[in-house]
Amino acid sequence: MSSVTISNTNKNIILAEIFVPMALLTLGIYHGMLQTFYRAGFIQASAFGGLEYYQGLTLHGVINAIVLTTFFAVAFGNAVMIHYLNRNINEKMNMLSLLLMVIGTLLAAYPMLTNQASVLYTFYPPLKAHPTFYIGATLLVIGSWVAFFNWFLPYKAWQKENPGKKMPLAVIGIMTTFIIWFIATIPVAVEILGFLLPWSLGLVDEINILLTRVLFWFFGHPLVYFWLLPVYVMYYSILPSQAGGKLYSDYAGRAAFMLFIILSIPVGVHHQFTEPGISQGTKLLHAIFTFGVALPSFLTAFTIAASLEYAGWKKGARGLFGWMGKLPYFDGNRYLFAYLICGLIIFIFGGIGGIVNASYTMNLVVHNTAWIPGHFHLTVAGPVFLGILGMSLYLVSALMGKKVQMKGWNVAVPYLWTFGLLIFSGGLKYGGLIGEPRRTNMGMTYLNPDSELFKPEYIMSTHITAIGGIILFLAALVFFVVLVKTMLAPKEMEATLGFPEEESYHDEKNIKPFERLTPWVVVALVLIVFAYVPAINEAVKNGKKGSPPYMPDNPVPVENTR
Ligand code: HAS
Repeated sequence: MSSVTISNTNKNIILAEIFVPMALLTLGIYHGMLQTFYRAGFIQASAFGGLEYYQGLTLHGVINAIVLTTFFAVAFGNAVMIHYLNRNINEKMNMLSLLLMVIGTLLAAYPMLTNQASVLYTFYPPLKAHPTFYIGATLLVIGSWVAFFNWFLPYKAWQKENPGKKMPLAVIGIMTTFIIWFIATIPVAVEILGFLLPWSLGLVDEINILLTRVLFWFFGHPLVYFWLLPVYVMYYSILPSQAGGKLYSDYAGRAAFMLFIILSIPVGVHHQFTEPGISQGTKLLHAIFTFGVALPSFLTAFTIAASLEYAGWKKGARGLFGWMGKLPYFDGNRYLFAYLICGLIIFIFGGIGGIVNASYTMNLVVHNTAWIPGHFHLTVAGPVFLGILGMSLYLVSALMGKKVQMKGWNVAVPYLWTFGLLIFSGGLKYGGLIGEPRRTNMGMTYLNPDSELFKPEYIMSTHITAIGGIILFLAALVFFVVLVKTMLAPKEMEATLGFPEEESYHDEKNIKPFERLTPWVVVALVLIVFAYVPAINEAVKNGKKGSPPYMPDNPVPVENTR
């Protein structure tokens, strides 16, 4: 392991970027379990902590899917840049980025906690939030942009000092993540500043619902790759050596990241296959690109499997699948392996579900049913969340100079989580296939035998989901005990930043297509224009103005919400 001397300020900023969302995560996880209890009819909304159903769901979604992921991407990005570019980054910019993100989070927390922003994790009219929610979310995003801009100078300086050398793959991965994020946050900024904020402030009465939704998904799908790609960086840069081998193909890793730049954005309409007002042609175009964006994940599956196979062979494995038995699944000293491999195994199921969703006719069966949360928990709560947990613990231990405590329990966390998640998502997917609604109205009418929405099978599907939810909660609890015990442990080693070193089969020479990121960004912009000009044009033409704002837990008369 090589290491760089990280400045104290940068070290403390990275730690703060981990501690803030981890503290909030306790609330996010707790409300996740409560959601499963509400859905199974075990408790009524507001029974725990006095929160309403959609209010709890919003807290769960915003904390876990927006706050945790954004803070973590910035923290991990900072760590990757400092380590792999072997230089510290500007501390003032780094501090500004942290402050903006913290202030943004606090501003958004106020309306959520006071039940004035029950909009799930989205910006999706007619759901309307208090203006501070939108202002807070905007500041959080701007804080993450500042972090991204802060990496340009060290990136350029490294290129200048290392002419002709390949930029480390992890750096390419992080730059890719934030290029996608930067482009994708522009349409949502237009949505918030141009439509939602004036609407929420009462400056305008009506907005074009279809147009704002198109703008939201313009952001909403690349958002999922903003969550995923930092974990792909770990798969390519850390997992193979944790397994005892090396990366099978560095070029395949570069190709995967570059393909994400061009294909992860022009796909958002696949969330709107059932939306009237968007033509079949536009939907088909976005469906084709969606199949395209699965390619870099298939590439990753084969490259990482080959890397793990190599590690197994090195340890004397024989036969086609012998390597699988030789991997360090329960090695407490290489616990990152356990967190990452569990995420990969979960993602096999999450990815297959994504392909089902992308297929227009099958989407009609599963859209707006419980299948969809089943799908996205196998992605964002699988590889993404486990990567975040494992790497957060790793960074806390390294940057505080503390050894990870309760090694055996720690290595059990990802397996317990995987077990819980497969049950949880299994229940949701089964429920979805028999028609269980994705979102529930007040009082869970679909569980009421007197309601025409009721099906006896929903009792089983929601109970399976709740059992999964309890196991997930327990796994998270064990993780928090490990994290806190590690933080409180005496300092036993030098507090420094370092990642396990990675080698690949290939030499240091780069190949032309991967030398620069700019041409890929240009292709991405062309495809975005190609995919979004028709979508936006149709939304402007066909979108009906005038849907009244709606607050699901607080459906007060429309006049009073304006
Ligand atoms: Fe998705 C809905 C399509 C990936 C998240 N998705 C959602 C929503 C979320 C989400 C949050 O086309 C709901 C949004 C909402 O609120 O309404 N999704 C896809 C497709 C992919 C995909 C095609 N989604 C993700 C990822 C997410 C995520 C990643 C979060 C991080 N999704 C959809 C569609 C919808 C949708 C529609 C709308 C549905 C509707 O109607 O509402 C692809 O990117 C998936 C490609 C993945 C693979 C898997 C590769 C497997 C790997 C593991 C290999 C394992 C190894 C281990 C090597 C092809 C890399 C081997 C070792 C051993 C020891 C065994």
